Amino acid sequence: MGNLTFTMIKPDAVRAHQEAAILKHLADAGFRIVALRMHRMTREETQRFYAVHEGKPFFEPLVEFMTSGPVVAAVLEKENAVPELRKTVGATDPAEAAEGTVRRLYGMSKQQNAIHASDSDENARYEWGIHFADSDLFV
Ligand code: 3AN
Repeated sequence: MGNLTFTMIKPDAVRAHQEAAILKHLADAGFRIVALRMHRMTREETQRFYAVHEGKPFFEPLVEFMTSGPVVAAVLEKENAVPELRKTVGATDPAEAAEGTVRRLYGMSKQQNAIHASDSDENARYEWGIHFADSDLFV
C-alpha cells in the first residue's frame, strides 16, 4: 500500500470558503501536503478525471458542477494514504457519512459532497497527473 493519495476540495466547499478548515481537518488527521494547487478545471480535464463515470446519468451535471468554480487539489502523504483518506472523508452521500468525517461536516448532497478522495493507488496517480507534474510533488 502506497503512502501517497490525491484529494480535491470541490467548488461547493471552496465557494463556502471552507478550504482552509478542510485542509486543517486533513492535517489534524495526520496527512502531510506534498503538492497543492487552486485552479478552475477545464471541461476536458474534468471529463478525463471522471472518465469511469461517462455515460452515467449524473456525469454531465457532475462536469458542470466541477467546472463551476475553482477546486483545491492536493497530493497527501500518510502511511496507507488511500484507505486512511477514504475513512477521513466518509461515504459519497454526506447523509450516510460517519460522524466527524469531512463529508458529514461539509457536504451538502451526493454531488456537492465537498471533497474527492482517490479509491486506489493507481487512480490516485492518474488523478494527480491531471493536476500536477511529477516535479510539483515535494516528497
Ligand atoms: P466517491 O467520490 O465517493 O469515490 P464516486 O467515485 O462513485 O464517489 O463518484 C464520483 C463523484 O460523482 C462523487 N464524488 C459525486 O460528486 C458524484 N456522484 C456519484 N454518485 C452520484 C449520484 N448518485 N448522484 C450525483 N452525483 C454522484
